[in-house]
Amino acid sequence: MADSNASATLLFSPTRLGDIALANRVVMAPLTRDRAIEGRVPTPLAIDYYTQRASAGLIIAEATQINPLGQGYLDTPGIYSAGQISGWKAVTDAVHAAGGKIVLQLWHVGRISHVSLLPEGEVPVAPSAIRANSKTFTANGMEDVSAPRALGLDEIPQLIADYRSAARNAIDAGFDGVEVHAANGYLIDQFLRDGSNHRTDAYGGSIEHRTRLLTEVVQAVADEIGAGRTGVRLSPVTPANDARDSDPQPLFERAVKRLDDIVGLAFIHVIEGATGGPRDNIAFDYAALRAKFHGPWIVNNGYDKAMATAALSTGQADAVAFGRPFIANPDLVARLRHDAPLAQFDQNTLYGGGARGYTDYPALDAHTAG
Ligand code: 8OZ
Repeated sequence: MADSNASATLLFSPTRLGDIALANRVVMAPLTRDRAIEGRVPTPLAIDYYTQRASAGLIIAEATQINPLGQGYLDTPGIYSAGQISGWKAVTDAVHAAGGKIVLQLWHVGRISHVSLLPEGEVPVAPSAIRANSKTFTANGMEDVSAPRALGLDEIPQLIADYRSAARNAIDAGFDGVEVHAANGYLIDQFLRDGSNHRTDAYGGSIEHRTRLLTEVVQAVADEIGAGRTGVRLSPVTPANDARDSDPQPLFERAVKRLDDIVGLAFIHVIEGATGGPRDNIAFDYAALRAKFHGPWIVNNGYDKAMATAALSTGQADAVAFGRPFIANPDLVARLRHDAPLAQFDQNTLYGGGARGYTDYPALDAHTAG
């Protein structure tokens, strides 16, 4: 079957993101699925789940906590213990054997957590002791997040060291690189924004100060595993998890400029608009953002084939990330290539549970898909 139009072939053409060579420009966005087993080890089902999706040019594996305080939802996996590293190694080996590429998203939720998910006696940490107007998923279902405490200035070096060792662990687990999660109202995003960061030290106040944690984390990760294996995800105007800033355009332009100064980063990955929602919730000049960065640029949020092709052919992006479409379409690349219909996922099996709604979405018949 022929491609629907010639320019769409760009979507299926190879590219490089730093040190990572991609067979095509369809990226699987990170998707939280809450199926980790004892010890916050990825479920063995994740081996099949990710391998079924290995025809993506790049898989960005689900948000994975860098340390125990970085967890904010039930049954999300970590990358800070030997058991977690070996659990992930089985996933990356299988994806590589299937010809895929896979990076791990490094996550610290900050104030988007609940005491029941944290070590005994701990409360969530945040830039400032301001509770988010948000809920999280615990053993008791959806609950309000717990009140956080402000991280001490003396705790920040250890936090950065934890990102660094998580990145090392990801490489030891066979990942091709990492994506630092600086989006969606989690810890690094909480430091970026004046709605959640009221600090008066070197990590709060001016834009220069609020972008410091992001820059120091990404620099430490790049020093550890190489800039060409280090990507970053941002969401300049998302309202997710009570993320708020009085003036996001200059904030995120400065953040991206500072990331550009860390020469040779693998990519920046931008969620345009509200995560998983409207793309036009708040006006934002994404072209001005991209102009601050000289490396590869991934766009995300609500893209279809036509939008993706347009973004690539006008040079607005080097690759396009698809999240929700990958849940029920393991062979999304083939379906896009052949303009095949997309299956819809079942909301009831999104978070938690086993194989149902996880590894049992079929690929199209090989004969039909070609
Ligand atoms: C959905 C449910 C829980 C977490 C994100 C890691 O928004 C997430 C997430 C999404 O980035």
